[in-house]
Amino acid sequence: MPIIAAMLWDLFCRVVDNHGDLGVAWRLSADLAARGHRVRLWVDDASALAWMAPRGAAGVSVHPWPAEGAFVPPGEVVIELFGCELPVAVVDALAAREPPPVWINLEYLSAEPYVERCHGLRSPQSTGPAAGLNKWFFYPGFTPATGGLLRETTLTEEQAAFDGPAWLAARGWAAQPGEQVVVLFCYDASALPRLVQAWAGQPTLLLACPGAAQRTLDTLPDTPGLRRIALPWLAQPDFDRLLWSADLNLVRGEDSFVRAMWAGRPFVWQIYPQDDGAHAAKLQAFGSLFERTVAAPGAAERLALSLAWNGLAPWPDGLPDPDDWRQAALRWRKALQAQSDLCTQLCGWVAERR
Ligand code: TRH
Repeated sequence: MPIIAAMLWDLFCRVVDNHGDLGVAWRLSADLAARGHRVRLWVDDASALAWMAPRGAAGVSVHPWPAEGAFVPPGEVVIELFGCELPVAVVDALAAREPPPVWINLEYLSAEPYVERCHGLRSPQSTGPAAGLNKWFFYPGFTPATGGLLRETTLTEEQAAFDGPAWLAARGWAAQPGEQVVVLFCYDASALPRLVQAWAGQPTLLLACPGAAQRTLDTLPDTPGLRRIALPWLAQPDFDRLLWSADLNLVRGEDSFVRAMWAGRPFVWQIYPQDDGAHAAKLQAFGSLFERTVAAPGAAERLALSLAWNGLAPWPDGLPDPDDWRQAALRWRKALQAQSDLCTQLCGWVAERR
């Protein structure tokens, strides 16, 4: 990675729904700041930061979405997250800066083939105040030809020193001997009764995150062998630790999905459902890439469960073998760890374009 001087980064985020937009924006901000940069995060609804990042992060300041009118001079890098349109005042200020900032659109995560084709493409601006400037597309992803995944430099070390059972016990969420620990964070848990049925004979501690997971659990009758705990919203670092402590993580969206990969434990992804059904191809693309990469036994069972959990296929006859699944999760994490992380790539990429 080229060594780059500390810079001022302006990140812009609009919360569409749920928490992934802000979750990614915050992680990126905190990761950049931990590497010595200064970050201003401009967001239209920062309320979730109260639980997601209650202690903030040194080097990151949070600001309301800029009102029309004059905008302060931007820093060396401007990032619009997930194609959020920049206010006119910001574009004016960006065009007035000399030299202009490196202007990046950070896109959504996908394993589909278009990501490798589109990562790093330039979008020359031909109209308006930014005419003549370039905007660059930066795509996160799972292969070396993409922008990679957010992974803090201290993550692996912190995980190695982490004691999951002690961490759970300190919070009053300890598993009993022989219980599997399952974390549930989802949009729709209508398939949960089938999963609970499939666990018959396997004592389970289900740790349910706020939202749909807890609402569905409230409607489930008591089941022998199943203990449930409704969790509060956790700060992001604690949420990560929760995933590290589990035997199985049922996660969703974008950011918790990636954190489940770093946990190195079996996971099932609930993809953000789109009205036009485009999520089905996105789910399949990820499943195929994962299985091609790990080449571990049990692929058919894992793929069948993934489709069923997302309501895209009937419920399968059996669950994946836990040992095969654990092996697959570890191989996947190892393959990802061998690639450059998103922040490292982003910094190097910016340095080349300045
Ligand atoms: O909330 P999400 O469903 O977000 C989604 C996705 O980003 C999706 O791609 C996007 O299109 C849609 O929003 C608009 O799931 P995600 O991505 O996992 O984000 C949740 C964030 O909340 C993540 O940063 C982890 C964090 N979190 C905590 O910090 N503490 C918690 O207790 C929990 C449950 C989550």
